[in-house]
Amino acid sequence: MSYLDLNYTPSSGDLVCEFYYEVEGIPHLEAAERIAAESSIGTWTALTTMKDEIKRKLAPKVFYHDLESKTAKIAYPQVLFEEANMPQILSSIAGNIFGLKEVTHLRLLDVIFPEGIVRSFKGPKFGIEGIRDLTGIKNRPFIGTIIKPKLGLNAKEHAKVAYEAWVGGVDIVKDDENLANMKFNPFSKRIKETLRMRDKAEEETGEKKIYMPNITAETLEMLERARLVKENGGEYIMVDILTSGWASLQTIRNAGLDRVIHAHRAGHAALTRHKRHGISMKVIAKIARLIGVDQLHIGSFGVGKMKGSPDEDLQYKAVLEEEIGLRKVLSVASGGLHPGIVDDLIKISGINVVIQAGGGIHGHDEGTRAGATAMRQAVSAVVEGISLKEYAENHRELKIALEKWAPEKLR
Ligand code: CAP
Ligand code: MG
Repeated sequence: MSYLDLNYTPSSGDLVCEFYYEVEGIPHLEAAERIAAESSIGTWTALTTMKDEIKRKLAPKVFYHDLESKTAKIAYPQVLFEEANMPQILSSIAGNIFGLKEVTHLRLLDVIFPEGIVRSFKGPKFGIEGIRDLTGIKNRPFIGTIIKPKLGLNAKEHAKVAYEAWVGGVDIVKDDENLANMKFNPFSKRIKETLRMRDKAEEETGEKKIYMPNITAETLEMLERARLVKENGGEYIMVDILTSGWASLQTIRNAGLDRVIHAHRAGHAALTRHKRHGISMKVIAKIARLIGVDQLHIGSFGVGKMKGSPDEDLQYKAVLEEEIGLRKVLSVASGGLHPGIVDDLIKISGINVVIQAGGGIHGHDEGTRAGATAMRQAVSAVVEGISLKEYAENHRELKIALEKWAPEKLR
């Protein structure tokens, strides 16, 4: 049975996948058909149970193949997929096919979801606009910090560091990705203490301040933690979406919690980093948006500590903001950021971004509060169109930060 139809033009009802793949022992084009079969209705041999009607209605089509770039595109009829069931969709298009013997490398480069599938998911509840309304921050990037050290502070110390960061000038404070309900820092105590300090910081600064507690855990436990956040007046929850899994993210989004969801992508590189294998970050960004995160880590546009490049990260940002009938997701840049790169970063990202710095704030020579102030000063400088060097002449905290992390910017 053949899945090949190079004359086929996908319809608006098809789900289209683009794959990169390498093969061993069989022709490249034949492997595309095996991928199409295994990800839909087929298996390794002809079946006595297969009916013509099944083939006619459900067989996907390999409609594009290019030996030079080692890519193929496959169009799947939408009926192969259960609406609003991301695990089922991925068990098809990103499932068994990764283990096929003859396919030595396989990468899911892109997926175009048909409107019927897109509409079956909730998408972001708040998105960029909702977050701008909630915070009242309209014309500049958001400034965030991650409490550091990642693990080790107790609940009271955590809340105190958060307070220092808020009054110093950041908008958002978040837990780190591996901070959960720890013996030395229980979740419930941390939430209460930190949200209390948030209220104090709001009162003192007259600004809206955000706390993003990491609720990552087993799904039912996550729901409990999200409810606790809500009861204590927190508007945000943070989830490590890849280690928790897509099904639990759907549960959190569908639970009617009415909280802004911040998505950390810890572990994504196991899937995304190897350019000849895995699943691209572009696909992960699309999935996260469909399910309904409001903010997503997409990398630091090549200026930070994590692997990435301006072009790649802009591609992910475009996916989060393209018109598909769902709210737009706010991009989060994080990893090795500090005041000395804020100008380069905003030049690439524009203002619809959260600039998040852990080390680049708590590593300031004068401590967290001064670090937060330096970051805010750097953002103000860029928004006002003044160079960091010039701004640092009258802004001590920024000057100290630049001397430490970007002395070349003062020359
Ligand atoms: C940043 C961070 C983030 C990573 C994640 C960290 O801290 O908190 O988790 O940036 O990477 O622990 O490394 P620093 P990505 O500011 O101290 O580097 O956003 O690319 O998923
Ligand atoms: Mg982190």
